[in-house]
Amino acid sequence: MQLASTSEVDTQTKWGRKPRVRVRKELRGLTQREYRLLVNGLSTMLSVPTAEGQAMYGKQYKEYNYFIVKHAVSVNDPRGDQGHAGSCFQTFHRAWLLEFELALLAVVPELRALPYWDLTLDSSKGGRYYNTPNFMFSSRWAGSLDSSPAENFAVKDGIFGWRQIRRFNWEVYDEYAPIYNGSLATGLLRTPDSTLNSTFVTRFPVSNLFKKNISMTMGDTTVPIPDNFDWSYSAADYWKCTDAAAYRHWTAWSYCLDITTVPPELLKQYMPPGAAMLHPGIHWAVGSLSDEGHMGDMFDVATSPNEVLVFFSHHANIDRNNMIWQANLARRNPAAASRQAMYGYPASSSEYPYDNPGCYLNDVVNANFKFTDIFGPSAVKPSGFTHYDVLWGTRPGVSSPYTYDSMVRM
Ligand SMILES: [Cu+2]
Repeated sequence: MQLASTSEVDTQTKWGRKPRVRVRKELRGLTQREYRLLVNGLSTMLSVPTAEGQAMYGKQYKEYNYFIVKHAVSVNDPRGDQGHAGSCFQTFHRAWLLEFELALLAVVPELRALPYWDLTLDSSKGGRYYNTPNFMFSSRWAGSLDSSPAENFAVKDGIFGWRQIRRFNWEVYDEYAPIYNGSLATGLLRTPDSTLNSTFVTRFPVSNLFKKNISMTMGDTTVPIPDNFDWSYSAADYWKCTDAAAYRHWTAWSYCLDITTVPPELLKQYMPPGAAMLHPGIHWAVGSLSDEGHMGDMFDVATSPNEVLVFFSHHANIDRNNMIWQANLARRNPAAASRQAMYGYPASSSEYPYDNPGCYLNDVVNANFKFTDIFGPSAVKPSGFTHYDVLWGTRPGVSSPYTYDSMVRM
């Protein structure tokens, strides 16, 4: 396994006047005190509206629903998805996580960084936390995966058991309403055509995935969800995607993480059996589908952040993979991280014809709901950060305001 360079640590000590970067830790590596800070911070974001919260905690504070609406706007953008197709998948989520991290730390600065979730530790095949009190799907963390029909498959345990999904708030988010304004049937923060009327966060049985023979059809190619589908992929699968010798440009890394980012024309070439489920697998498994075809909340791409603990921590783990890959790529070939190369992120449709407009290097990330303050109050960009800006400002070991414990420990 290739871990990122130790020079991150060196950089921090050499540049003594620079503020220390935030080190994102695995959820179960949090101390008792940090665990309480995390729960308090998230609970505050779930209950204190942005205006009140900013008065108490400063401008970086944003309420939780802000992040759900922002995510849903990216999915429903009229130009095509601005965060889940092609190259912009990871730049969008990196920006979203940075904004989310700053909002959380505005409430609980002593937490120091957003945690991530290494789900290989929860694998039924030898994962350290499988069926222990620290198992992700236990009452200490995200609550049980097994919901019951008697309670409409509501999530009823874990830190956010019995959490209710809010309605789209027209007073606060009316400027985004032409793109996204909640479920048309219920007004709840679910995808526009959702008719699921339970107000609680919902998880349908994982076994339904196989009953329903789900497949994704992309162009003339169908990708079935494999029968032996296991949400807790192995560590080897995870580390495979960080290999910069095998994955030499930005989009190749995305293909390794998520088969749904592969353009249909290229799918046959990039579909190793049973692979490329690292990102979508946990969305499918945790949310799953009802017998009637309703999506559980983690399955609903637009509003999957409704799964409070699972969503951000899973995406931070994907971001960790990306950052380690970036560090490996830059070490193999320092020019890959230069302004010109930018890890091979496509700059134009002539270079890479498959991205949605808005997803190329110099486009503003999610321009219909911009990111303006993800690098803190001293670097606000009212016109919105571009994909380039996100990459330039988060070069591992160089400019990134955060790193991961697994990148600095060795
Ligand atoms: Cu997403």
